[in-house]
Amino acid sequence: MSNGRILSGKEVAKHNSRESCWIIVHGKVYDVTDFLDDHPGGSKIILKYAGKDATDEYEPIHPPDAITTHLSPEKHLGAVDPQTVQKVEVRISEAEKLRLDRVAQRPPLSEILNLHDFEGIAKQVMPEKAWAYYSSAADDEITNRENHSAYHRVWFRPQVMVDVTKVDWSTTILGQRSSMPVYITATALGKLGHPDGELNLTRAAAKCGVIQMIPTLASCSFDELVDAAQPGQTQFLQLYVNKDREVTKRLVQHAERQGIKGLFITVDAPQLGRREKDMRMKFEAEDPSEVQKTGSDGVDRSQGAARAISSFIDPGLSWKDIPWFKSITKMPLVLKGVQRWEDALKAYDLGLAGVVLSNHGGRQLDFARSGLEVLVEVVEHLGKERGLVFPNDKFQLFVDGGVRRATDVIKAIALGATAVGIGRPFLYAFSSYGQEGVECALKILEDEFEMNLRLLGAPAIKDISRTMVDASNLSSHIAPIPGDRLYESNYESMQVARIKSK
Ligand code: 173
Repeated sequence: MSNGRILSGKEVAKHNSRESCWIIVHGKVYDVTDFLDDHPGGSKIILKYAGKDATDEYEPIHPPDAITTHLSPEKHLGAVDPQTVQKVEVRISEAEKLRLDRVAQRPPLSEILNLHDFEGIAKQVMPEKAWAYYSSAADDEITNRENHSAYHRVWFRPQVMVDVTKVDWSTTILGQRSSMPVYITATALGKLGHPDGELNLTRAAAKCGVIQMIPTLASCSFDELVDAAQPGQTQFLQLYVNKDREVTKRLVQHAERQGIKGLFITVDAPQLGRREKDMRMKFEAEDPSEVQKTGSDGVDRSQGAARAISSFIDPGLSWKDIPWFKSITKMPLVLKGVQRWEDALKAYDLGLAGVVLSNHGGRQLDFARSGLEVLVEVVEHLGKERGLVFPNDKFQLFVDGGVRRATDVIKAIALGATAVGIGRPFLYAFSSYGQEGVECALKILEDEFEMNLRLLGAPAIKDISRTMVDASNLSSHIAPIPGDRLYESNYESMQVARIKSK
């Protein structure tokens, strides 16, 4: 809402205190004095930029329209003359120089062979804070690791002598075409990893024919991500339910009008989990005595940006809200974060379109079971109680967490899932290589599907059957027997892609 006024950087710089605090974001000047104590991220971070250009700090954490929608029009003071703005001096640390060197030395994408490789590179090239935020998980990160390990307790029973000259791994998800039984699941704060944030995912998804689930807390605005989609491209929306239901209603109905084809309501995050890698990074990056603990609204700000910006999420969300959701939208409704069969059954009985068996990438309740393990009990109980057979078009089961290979996806399909969500690996792919990285990750999965479907004797996704896997050990959480150290000392570990030192 520009009033046509042009301010000089010098004028803005005078308002550099708690008493009068102006900041510049995207070339516009805002008076945030009265907003300081209401900022979900605390006043301290704003005051650091009082009288200055805060765009770089603002960008990854806020959708572009956050400031314009939250600040009343009279606080929008006008544009700033860019020539007159004194740049905030950023000293490049030695560690940052080394990181930039590593960025320059990334191996070409042709040397990236699997999804683990992206993680290996991302760890080396991402800013430490961003890596800590993306990779961290709850408490001891047991569930985070279990999500991946669970796939190792399922083994194949391949079928031979089947004509697999042609194989086809395309499928449909909530009635929408997808080039593979994989969708890009929602992850927040994409601009921490790459300046284009989630747009990398939208564009790669368009090229590769997969579905993107847009997160409520994307760094890009919802409209930006929808506008970037190609005609006919399918997008879903992940929803954090606001304490103010009117806000949620507006968002949902806007999404439906914009052509979103499925609403995934997150139900496993009434409060954000404790992610210690992320917390520790914050304490290392700042003087711990200065980390602001709580604001006037009682929001705990010691646990990073995520905690702060999630304070709008309603912990009061309950089954009673489902009829209301059904009254405000015709989009298929899916609960994301279901962790036991009893809740999957309730979702079915309430007429929802499906559930995502997920523990939020191990970022919420530690010692929650893997989605894959929950899938087996859901299929068994909904079969017994309601006579359902899976995969089922009327009530679809999805799984996410820990997926790194097409074999992982195929195991989930064999056990009854319609499709599988992948989150972090795509974040790592665009953080290291932008949009091309995501396209490469999807191409790798395609290649893996082709080969593994042939080797399994399943020419199409519908041919993947329950008899093709042995999951008898999946729910036994046994501790591993002591390793065979002599044998292991001879075994040479496989390596993820590395940056060659000069
Ligand atoms: O897992 C997350 O980090 C997440 O879902 C989230 C929630 C709120 C704000 C930022 C991220």
